[in-house]
Amino acid sequence: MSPQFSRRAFFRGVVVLLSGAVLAACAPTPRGYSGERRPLPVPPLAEGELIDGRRTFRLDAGEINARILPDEDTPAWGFNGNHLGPTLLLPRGEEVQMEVHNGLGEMTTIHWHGMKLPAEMDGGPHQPIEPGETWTPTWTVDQPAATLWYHPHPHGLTGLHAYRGLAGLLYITDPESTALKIPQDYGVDDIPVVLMDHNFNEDGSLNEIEDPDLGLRGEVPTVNGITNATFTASTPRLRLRLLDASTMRFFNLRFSDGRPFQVIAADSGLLPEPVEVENIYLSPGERAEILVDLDVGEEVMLEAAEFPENLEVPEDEFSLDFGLGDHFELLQLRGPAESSPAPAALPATLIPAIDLDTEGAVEREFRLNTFEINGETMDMTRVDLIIDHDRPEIWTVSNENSDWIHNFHIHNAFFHVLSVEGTQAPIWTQGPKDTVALPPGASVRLAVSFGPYPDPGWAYMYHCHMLFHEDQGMMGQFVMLEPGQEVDLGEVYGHTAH
Ligand SMILES: [Cu+2]
Repeated sequence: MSPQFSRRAFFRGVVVLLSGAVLAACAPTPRGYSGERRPLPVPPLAEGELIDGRRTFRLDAGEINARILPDEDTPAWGFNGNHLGPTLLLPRGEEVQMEVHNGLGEMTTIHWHGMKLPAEMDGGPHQPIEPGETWTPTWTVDQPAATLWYHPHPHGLTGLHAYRGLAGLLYITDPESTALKIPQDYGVDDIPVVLMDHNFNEDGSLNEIEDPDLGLRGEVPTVNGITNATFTASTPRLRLRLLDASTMRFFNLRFSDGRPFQVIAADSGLLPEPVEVENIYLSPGERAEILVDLDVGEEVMLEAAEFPENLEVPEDEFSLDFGLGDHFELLQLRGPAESSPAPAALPATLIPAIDLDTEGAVEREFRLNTFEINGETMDMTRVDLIIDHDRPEIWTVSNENSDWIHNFHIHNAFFHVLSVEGTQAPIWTQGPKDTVALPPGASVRLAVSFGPYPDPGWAYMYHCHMLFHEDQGMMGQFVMLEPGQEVDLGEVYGHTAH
């Protein structure tokens, strides 16, 4: 039986929320949100340089002074001299090479989140870049257009390194997506929106004290690395590429007037057709592309609203406060100054629906519980599972906690959410995705497609992308093999041969 998405109504759930204005009135204004709004910074778009047939990108990780707050410098990390990195444009079918230089005082790694690529190039915990070293992974981009991102992944330190600002976007383009009548003028009508959160010390420096339960969850949201941002459109329709790059925060995103908007893409690429909603949820690592229309001269706020029912996390003295009841203004949008022709009608179909053939597929179960997956925490020398074929699998991932939220990310893969049980929370799309949120008690059935890169010598990760959970060991490893091959990790896992 091929999986059909018969639960359309379920996936399309729309939540009616209380008026944001009323709720915002009782919340304290986060630091950096009073006073004049600043124009939204747009990271530079990097198209790379063709060297020996490879589209080559240079990323210099280093310490920088960021203007996250309006009036103080914040010592932070970034790429090429900026807080957050450039947006890298990767055309499908091309061979790319990254030259990642570590100009920091400590080891880190850079992972290409959402990319199907050989495990040796993945940038997970087994590809450390020591201070002063340059790591040069190379691969051929072979997946549909999507908004992916790059971020650090050193074992046990991912949350801290991401919090300091080592992140950027990767746009995969292909002829099919480029031909669509949707906004695609970078920084003009196609806008990156990188959501993070921080805590600050009095002097403007980052507060890096980890909460023993919530890690580096911040109380000050930022968009593209600043507080209190505004963007003035020059066109009547904007495409926002939303990324939850925070370490631990879930966002319930909506507009202040409750206007509907169109979701056109999930983590791993375009949806078959636009889906109209009034709010969407993002958990750390997830992306969504949305289209929103603006009238001449109007102002509307992209905001993070309270999660209905606290996303089913009990609101009692025994339960952690995951920040699901927080309400923030994130990004003010202003309509164009002058009227212009109405935007083209939205395409009814964006891409042909992908139907993964899961007949007879290998099925696996992943039970998430506190910091463990299937009763274990991460061991860098242990291979948790082997995939020795190139067909899709069905993974069932369950959150066994009744009072904790988690999510689940798989490297070198994308998936469709076949079904959701154990929660009333709406999941707004079945995919394609690479990260899925799991409210308490939720269980998802995923049809997972892996990149075809068997290699007995290197492992890929799957993990909770709430980075404090990941850093506490909520992660496992899989190796992809040809049939009959055996895992041969050699010295690699001692980090002496790479
Ligand atoms: Cu978790």
